Amino acid sequence: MKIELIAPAVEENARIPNLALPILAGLSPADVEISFTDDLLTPIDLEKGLKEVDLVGITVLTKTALRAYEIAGAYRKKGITVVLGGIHPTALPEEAKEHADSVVTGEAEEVWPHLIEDARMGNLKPFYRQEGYTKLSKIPIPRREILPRRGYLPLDVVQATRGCPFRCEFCSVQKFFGNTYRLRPIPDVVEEVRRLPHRWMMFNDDNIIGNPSYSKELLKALIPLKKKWFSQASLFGLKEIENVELLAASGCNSLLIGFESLSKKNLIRSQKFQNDPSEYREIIESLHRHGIAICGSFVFGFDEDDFSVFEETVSFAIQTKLFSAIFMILTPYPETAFYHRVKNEGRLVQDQWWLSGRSGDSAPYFLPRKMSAEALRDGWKRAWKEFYSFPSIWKRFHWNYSPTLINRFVYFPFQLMQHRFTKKKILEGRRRYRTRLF
Ligand code: B12
Ligand code: SF4
Repeated sequence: MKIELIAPAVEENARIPNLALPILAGLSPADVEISFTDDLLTPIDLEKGLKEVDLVGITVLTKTALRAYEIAGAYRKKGITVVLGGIHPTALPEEAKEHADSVVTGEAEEVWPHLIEDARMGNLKPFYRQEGYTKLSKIPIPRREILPRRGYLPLDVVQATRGCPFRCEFCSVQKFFGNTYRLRPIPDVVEEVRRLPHRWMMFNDDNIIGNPSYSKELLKALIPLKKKWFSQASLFGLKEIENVELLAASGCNSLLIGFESLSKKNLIRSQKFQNDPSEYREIIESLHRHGIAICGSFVFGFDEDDFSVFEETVSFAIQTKLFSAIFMILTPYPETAFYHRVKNEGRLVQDQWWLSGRSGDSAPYFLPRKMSAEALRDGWKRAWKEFYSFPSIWKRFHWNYSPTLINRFVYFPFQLMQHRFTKKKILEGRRRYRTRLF
């Protein structure tokens, strides 16, 4: 049997290798031949589909749903069986089923081998959902050899935990992982990391320090491996200085941190109770003292946000010398608590926005409380422009970014790249990547 696994793309992104599909490859029986296409790197070859593929598996996020459905439709027209899985089909299985022969909701570790057997027997079920959640001691070593050798950043992606202990209103993670925060046995993580070819890696965990005793043990175990890595971490865990020291000692070079808002009221409304804006500066300084660069993630459009939010947020990000920042417009992802709240309040102006063909280009999809949708979009653009302006780049330069000096060397080239990205993608709305036709 031959299976083609596909990661759809709608625009240029960080070029980080996918992990879900190498895991599916690792779960597949040895006699199944697996091939992989990242839509960002290679055109999808439908002719190959006809000659060489029995089944196509596509991973779907809300942002890539429309493109995934387009690819699925093209294969199905040629008579090839299509299976969809991932975060978006888990939120909206019925919608996904309209475009596929079968939909896997939730994690796939236990159902994927059964699905393959059913497909071999011509007995594919419309939906698959495993009972409960995957035991992380049971996940296979991802078959990274299916990934293309060129086109990605030279790093490996590893996962130590699944889920998140927090319950932010706008986040898709709890819908997918429920109330679980699961920890992979540390010897398994260490063994996998030891075998990785690159010196650099990314932990794709939602919160690498979500469990205090586990994370300390994990970080200690990473020290002898001498890797350099980045990940995401919550402010809550970063308050503890021992965590910061261990992060630095274990090779952590930078962290993406969801500050989201400088307003306590917004954070409470969004159930992001773990963030306290009065602690932000101290935590940032402590990370910088330990040579860890920060990518700050901020969201605009919360109920308390008015015109002043853009200037206030960008000034904060510049003053605190953040290495990088991502500014996002609050988005009602399907089946999140935020989606349901704005829908119930009659403020959802565009339902199923992910099918509009302009995902991300026409946000916000809801009516903000204290400004117009247009003002929100304009302010969001100004924030990007100001943060990646030349005066800001200069002001944010920080000698202490990393004990290995690496961040000092990459600082200016990275900022120039982001300056260009801001001009083209955010200000002019141009996508460097054009969806390829088959
Ligand atoms: C790493 C990551 C990224 C990386 C992606 C790297 C890559 N090439 O995959 C980067 C930084 C590029 C990224 C970007 C974005 N991301 Co992101 N990201 C993540 C993160 C933290 C981990 C994803 C991951 O690797 N998980 C590990 C794998 C093993 O889990 P999995 O994908 O869920 O796969 C399992 C199952 O879903 C299933 N499965 C998955 N696919 C398939 C397919 C088939 C056929 C089958 C049978 C099963 C199956 O099997 C797997 C094993 O059980 C998640 C958070 C999360 N917990 O998922 C957010 C997350 C996926 N990202 C999110 C978002 C919003 C984005 C952006 C839109 C942000 C932005 N505004 O630009 C972009 C979109 C990128 C794009 N593709 O266009 C949201 C998605 C919400 C949604 N409803 O779609 C998440 C859930 C974060 C959140 N807190 O809400 N992201
Ligand atoms: S801390 Fe991050 S991953 Fe966890 S629920 Fe909040 S937004 Fe989602």
